[in-house]
Amino acid sequence: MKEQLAKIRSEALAAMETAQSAAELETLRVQYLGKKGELTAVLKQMGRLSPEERPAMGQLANEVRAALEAALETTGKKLEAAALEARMKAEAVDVTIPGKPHKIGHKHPMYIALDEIKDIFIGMGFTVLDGPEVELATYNFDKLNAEEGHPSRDWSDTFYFDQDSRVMLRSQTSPMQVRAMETMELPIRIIAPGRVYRKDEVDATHSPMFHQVEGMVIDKGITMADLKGTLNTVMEQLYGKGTVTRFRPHHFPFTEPSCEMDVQCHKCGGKGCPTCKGEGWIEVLGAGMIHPNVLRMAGIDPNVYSGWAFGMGLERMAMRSFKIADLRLIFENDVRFLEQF
Ligand code: 2NM
Repeated sequence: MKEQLAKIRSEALAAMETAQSAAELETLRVQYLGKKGELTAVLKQMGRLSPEERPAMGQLANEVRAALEAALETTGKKLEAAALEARMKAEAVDVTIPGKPHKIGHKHPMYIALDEIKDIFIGMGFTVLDGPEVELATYNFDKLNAEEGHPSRDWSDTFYFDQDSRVMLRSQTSPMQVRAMETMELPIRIIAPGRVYRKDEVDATHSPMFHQVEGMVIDKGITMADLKGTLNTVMEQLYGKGTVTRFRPHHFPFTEPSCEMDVQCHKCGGKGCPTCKGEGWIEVLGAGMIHPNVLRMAGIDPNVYSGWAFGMGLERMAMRSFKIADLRLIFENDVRFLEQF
């Protein structure tokens, strides 16, 4: 039995010390120390020894077990350390490899123009409003003083959803201004940018969907001088100090008096050139003093309050700023076009 134990000891230790993996080590543990292992088998024969022989043999067996367990632990730790080393080598990051540049997008030119306009008005204390594109004709027409029979209400101009012409795609963003007049506390200073829809054929200057920026101010004692002063300031911010403007009389159902605003051509200084089509002036927006009927229908007393409003086409602004010749380019979203801005 003594020789048996010595043989197990030397064989097992040799095998354990040269084990190459944790799995191999585990196999050896089972082979020698497991329930059916070689050392266990020897221990089971201890019962056959005489009481005198037993203590010394028991001690020897325990020593062998301790030696095998120690060898298992030492080799186990060695293998673990080697595995970690190998993994760190394999997963090492080479921080000197150059980065891969990512292509990122940017704002659409029309939204560059819109954000510039918004910033100017926000800087003057205006609030930006958003509202529904599907509107009631009441808000798009009736409350804006465009009565039944007004040409803009015609089916050939407006996208209606129903036979009675009550629900429609808004043809201007002014319905939002009406909603603001009905709900906001006075005084009001707002702009209302957004999509609008009209039954126009697509060409270089028309689209059935386009964007407007409308705005208005309502307070006690507001006059045409406020309209001109504010809009002149906006144009100087957009086109530079000293920008020359002019106001021409016009007609809109929702304002009285109404006007259109031109800026003098920045290219030729008013002499006439291709940019201004020989006119010397470029039309930028429509505006006017809000009609007393519009104020009254929104529940505002026109004898106490007055206001001015304006509306401009955003695509046309962007086309001017970025010298875009064809409106369709703005909506096609061809990256070869968009990348230029
Ligand atoms: C324009 C021109 C002139 C306008 C008027 C209103 C409201 F709601 F206050 F009556 N909103 N927008 C207006 C006035 C719009 O677009 C060319």
